Amino acid sequence: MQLSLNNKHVVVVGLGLSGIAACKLLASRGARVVGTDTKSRDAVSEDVRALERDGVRLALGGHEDAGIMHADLVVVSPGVPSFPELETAVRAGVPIWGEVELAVRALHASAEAAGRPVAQVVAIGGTNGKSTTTSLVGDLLLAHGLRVFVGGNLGEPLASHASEAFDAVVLEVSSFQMERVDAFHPHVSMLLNVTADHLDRYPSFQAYADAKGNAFLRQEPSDVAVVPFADAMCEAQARRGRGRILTFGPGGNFDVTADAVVDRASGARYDRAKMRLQGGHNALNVAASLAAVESFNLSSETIRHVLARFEGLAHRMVLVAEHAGVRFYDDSKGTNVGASVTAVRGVVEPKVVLIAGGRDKGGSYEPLVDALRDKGRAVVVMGEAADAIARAIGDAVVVRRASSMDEAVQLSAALAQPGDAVLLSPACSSFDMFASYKHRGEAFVAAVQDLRRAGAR
Ligand code: UMA
Repeated sequence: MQLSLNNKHVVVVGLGLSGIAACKLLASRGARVVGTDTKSRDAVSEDVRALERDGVRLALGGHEDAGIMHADLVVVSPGVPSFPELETAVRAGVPIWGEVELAVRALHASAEAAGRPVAQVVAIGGTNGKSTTTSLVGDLLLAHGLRVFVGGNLGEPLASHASEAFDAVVLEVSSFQMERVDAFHPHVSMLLNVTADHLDRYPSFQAYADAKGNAFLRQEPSDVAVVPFADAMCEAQARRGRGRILTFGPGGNFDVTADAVVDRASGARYDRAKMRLQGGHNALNVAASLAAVESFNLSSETIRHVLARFEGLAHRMVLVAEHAGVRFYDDSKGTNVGASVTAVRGVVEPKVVLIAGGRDKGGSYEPLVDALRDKGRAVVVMGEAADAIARAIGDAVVVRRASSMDEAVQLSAALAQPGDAVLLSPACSSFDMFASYKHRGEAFVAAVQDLRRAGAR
């Protein structure tokens, strides 16, 4: 992989986590860097203004003054959709990379310069389950004794660590990050599932699936492509590359039965009862993770040890509290309809009061309405998508509106009956009312705690 940045004029578009990391990496490798953001100088974070100390020129309040057309390279942050000047630059032959492409190239260049082997990259994509799976794969490889980086869409950009020595790099990859890859060549690439999401960014569902599938393009027969068993759409994406296909889920190479996850090739069985992660969707995540680490030859003892203690992620179906016979679950990370459907169907309680809404992503809420017909006690809607969700639900279940998280939790508690669950699983992104899904989840936890305190008085 070629990477020659010295004295190159590189424009970084979008100065969030990825853009800041990319600017610092580029500056450290001798590039002349311009960082640009639509936010004004007053609105960007102190971390952005501090880039000037690394020699980065800032072009803020829009991208017009960044010199995109004259750049040797443009690095685009994942949250930045394409815009006319970028399209003109593409047509003029300016290379446009995402942060992942830059970071992986830099990782290779560092390893080659230091004369050490290049880290094996494991890329984990899919609409849902990818954060849990990425963390579990990371834990498995760590327990195997490897030096592992775990990050990407999960939160920590690889660009911040591209000069470090790793044996394996486990990256959660989003469709946004895979839009602009070129030499990106994961040793293991996994597509967990594809259901509707981000249709506000893509012209069609197929375009969204194709962006995710770009992670397979450079794979060779010595690489591994992991997809669900009998999932024609994911398999078609995997076949865009030449990797050896491994399947997971009922009937797959890494089979899921009622009580175990089974490696069919070796015969090793992992009892579901002995895993910390519970639920059908998590059994699939475990099977997928075992497929992802197959080529690393972990012992079954190591795998059992990790599965017995790995407890999953914050804001992903976490039981927050029980109050007046009602259990409150935080699934703030349920940011699309498929995730919320899985959450509603997955709670053990027979009936659910769902808190949903936020920034709409352009998909249909129908699958959620189907799940609510079976398990819904009521729905409390909030945020920009409140009307759209209420319209989709019609009179299928009781719908109420809330204008804050506190109000949503209080209404839900009043609607729930003893033995029910109250579930925050918004099916939308958080950015209309909160800084992130984490912030939204924290607001929910705080509101539930207030409710309990008020109830105790
Ligand atoms: N901006 C512009 N021009 C534009 C649009 C935005 O300058 O046209 C600027 C914004 O003003 C802002 C910056 O771009 O200052 C934000 O960039 P970004 O949205 O790419 O955000 P980052 O902070 O770099 O975070 C990104 C991922 N965000 C998105 O893909 C939206 C994070 O995933 C990821 O953790 C991080 O990189 C590190 O890799 C979050 C996410 O929501 C969790 N991902 C989506 C998802 O999981 O569904 C894909």
